[in-house]
Amino acid sequence: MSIFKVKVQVYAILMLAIVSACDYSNRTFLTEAALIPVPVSVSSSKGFFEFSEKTNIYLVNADLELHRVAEFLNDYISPSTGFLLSVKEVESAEDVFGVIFVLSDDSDFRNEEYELRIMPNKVVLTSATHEGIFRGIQTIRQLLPASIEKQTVQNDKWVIPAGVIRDYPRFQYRGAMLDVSRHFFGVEDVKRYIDYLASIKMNRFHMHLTDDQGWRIEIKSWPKLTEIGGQTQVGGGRGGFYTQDEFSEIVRYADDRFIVVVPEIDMPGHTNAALASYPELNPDGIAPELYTGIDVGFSTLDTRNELTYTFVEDVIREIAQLTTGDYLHIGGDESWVTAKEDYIYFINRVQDIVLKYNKRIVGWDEIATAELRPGAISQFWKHEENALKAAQQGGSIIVSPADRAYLDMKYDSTTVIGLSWSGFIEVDRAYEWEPTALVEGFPEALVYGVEAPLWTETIETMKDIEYMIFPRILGIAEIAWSSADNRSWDEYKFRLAAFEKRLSAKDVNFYKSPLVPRK
Ligand code: TNX
Repeated sequence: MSIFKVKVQVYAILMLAIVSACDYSNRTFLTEAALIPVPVSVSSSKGFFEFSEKTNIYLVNADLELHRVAEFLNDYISPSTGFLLSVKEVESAEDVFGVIFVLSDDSDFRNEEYELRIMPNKVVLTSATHEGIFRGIQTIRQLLPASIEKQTVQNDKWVIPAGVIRDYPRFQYRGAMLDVSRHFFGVEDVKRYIDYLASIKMNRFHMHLTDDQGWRIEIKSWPKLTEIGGQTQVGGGRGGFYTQDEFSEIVRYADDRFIVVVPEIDMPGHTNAALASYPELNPDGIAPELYTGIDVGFSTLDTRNELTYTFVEDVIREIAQLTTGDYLHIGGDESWVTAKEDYIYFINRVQDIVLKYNKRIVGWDEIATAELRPGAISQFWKHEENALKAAQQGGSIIVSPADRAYLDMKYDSTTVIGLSWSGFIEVDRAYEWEPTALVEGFPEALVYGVEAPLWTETIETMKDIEYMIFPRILGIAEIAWSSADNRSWDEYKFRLAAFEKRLSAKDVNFYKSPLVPRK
């Protein structure tokens, strides 16, 4: 045998060893678990914990809220295991065996931090907050076999490997956006989207509620916004809108999962639906037709008409009352037909209205061309100079780079739906970037969080949504949660391959990237 052949063989054996070490489907150690986002620290010990129909959930320092959170574990595992675990209150984790949730008063825990200790006879999940327990439950769910995601009873062994996980998020704002204006998505679809965010430890859900093609939220003081402005969507379909009760139901559903809804009313551009509903809001007093195309940048509110500010204040007041979170997103992007000085005048006045209703201002990066008010957050999507303008004013940023984090961009030239104005975004490109290194000279401390927007000009169904967000959103969730030195594509891609089995078990549509090493 030539020396070359020996070398090739040794190399082949080595490769096989590496590949099988990364095969998460037969994992036996906690350190090999394919968790997304990857936790801060994981250590393995010997053995497994096995769930059975006799397993109890014990609560230490229980309150009503902890009972409510505990039921999520049942919700997640009952359909596939057929088990309904009983929930009981106990004094301490010491003398009981089963799954134990401990609400701790240990001040060493950061917000959302949890510790998960898995032993053969018990699993102890500890956090100082209900939110931390909820995040930890997502980890337990991902440690179970992929078949846990099936919606019918499976004959499987429900084991999780022993060891300890200590985990907490890097950024406090970890989110995704859904554009419900270009195509409307009903309450059930939105809840499903929220479930997806919760499963990967995201905590913000940005709803793009208004745009040229549709006004999607009932405003009692301006009813024609939805009566007229909600009638259609891109392509001329039926459109739709949320009544205030339906919107409140969405907010509650998100709150229950420790996800804050960030409502966006996009202005002064992207307002054709409002302008079509009320002629008096138009600079020329004439209402345009409803719009069903996908162009941007052609509409504007009349920024020098006092009625505009009556309108904006009414809308902001009603939205502020409907949301439980701190934020109110005022859009502000692509106002190409608003004169620059009018734009600045408008954004300044609207910021003051948002502050009057005690909400924190969020807007697309263009708002930094105005005078940012205290606490304002600009959402960096494209213009580096605007990110720097925000920083100069002491404003923080949420990063949503269009060439990395836009979930509506095609994966490659063959992707059937999606746009491509900021390039193709393959799964590795959506993963391999660092939020604090996007804009040269931008102070790291002013990066408040990470968000992946899904614009829906070309996206019509829940299956379309799933195809565009999965698997890229998993990488974004990891960038937002995990520490930068815990991340590498060469290791992540194997976890992704394992995670795909969860998506399949759940019947979720996703893009099968050629870069993912599945077998
Ligand atoms: C730009 S990103 C927009 C949206 C479009 C999107 C399509 C931003 C702030 N504005 O109006 O839907 O591109 O990718």
